[in-house]
Amino acid sequence: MNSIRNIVILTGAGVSAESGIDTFRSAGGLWERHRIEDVATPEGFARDPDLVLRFYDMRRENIQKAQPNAAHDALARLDAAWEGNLLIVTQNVDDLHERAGAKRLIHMHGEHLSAWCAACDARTVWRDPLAHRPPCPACATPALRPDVVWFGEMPYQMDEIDAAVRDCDLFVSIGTSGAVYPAAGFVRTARHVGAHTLELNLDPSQGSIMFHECRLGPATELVPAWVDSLLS
Ligand code: BV8
Repeated sequence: MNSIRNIVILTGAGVSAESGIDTFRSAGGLWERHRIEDVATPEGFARDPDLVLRFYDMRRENIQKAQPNAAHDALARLDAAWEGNLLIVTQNVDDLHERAGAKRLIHMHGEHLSAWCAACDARTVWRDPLAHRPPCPACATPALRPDVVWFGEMPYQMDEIDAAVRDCDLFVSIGTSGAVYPAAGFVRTARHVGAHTLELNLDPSQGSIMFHECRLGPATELVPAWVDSLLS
């Protein structure tokens, strides 16, 4: 493994599961109580904004009660120690990677602590509910929505992500079901450029066959062990 210089790490809801944050597609997960198209699409928001705003208000509140776990801590430790290029691309909207100390990080599906004004396009750090339609701090219009990427919307910073994946020699996917694109397709690009690909997940994912190596288990066990092996 000493030929590894540039690392891209993709994380999903599974990396935050042991912090008590529901994943999307496991039993009892977030989508079980809601249809995706009702709460994570622009059409669903237009049809019933109160439902969607309440859905995200509940998640924003839960996320602020959660703490980073040993997997977030290990990834932050790797980020601080790794001299080559390293990028954590998270599909998660929680801020547990940042709170653990990660710096080289992209939230490709947006962030729960950010509100986006549909009237003036301003983005504001936001910790409170949105369902009561507070005025936008920049333009005073009551048009704030969660700053998250819904289905049919373009994920953030795709150019930077694509460049990093094309430049990596190690691609690691942690805690994601491989159900959502374009994130689920990054492993294909990484293989195409000759990177080694590793999946750390509780269960096999929809993309497991694309990885050179898959390790099954909880992130709080697999991730610290993998980081220790890489830094030793
Ligand atoms: C786009 C909002 C293009 C934020 C989310 C047909 C084929 C291919 C693609 C498509 C298609 N039809 C439509 C599409 C595109 C669509 C898509 O992929 N649909 C899927 C359903 C087929 N994608 C999009 O629309 C994307 N945009 O393509 O734009 C475009 C082009 C031009 C112009 C405009 C647009 C946008 C995708 C983003 C959608 N937003 N959420 C929020 O609410 O949080 S998706 C949602 O799922 C979350 O963002 C989440 O990040 C994402 C993925 O879920 P996971 O993180 O993987 O979580 P999941 O529960 O599924 O799995 C958890 C995993 O963890 C499991 O594997 C489990 O085993 C593991 N685990 C559990 N516990 C642990 C653990 N692992 C380790 N330790 C543990 N303890």
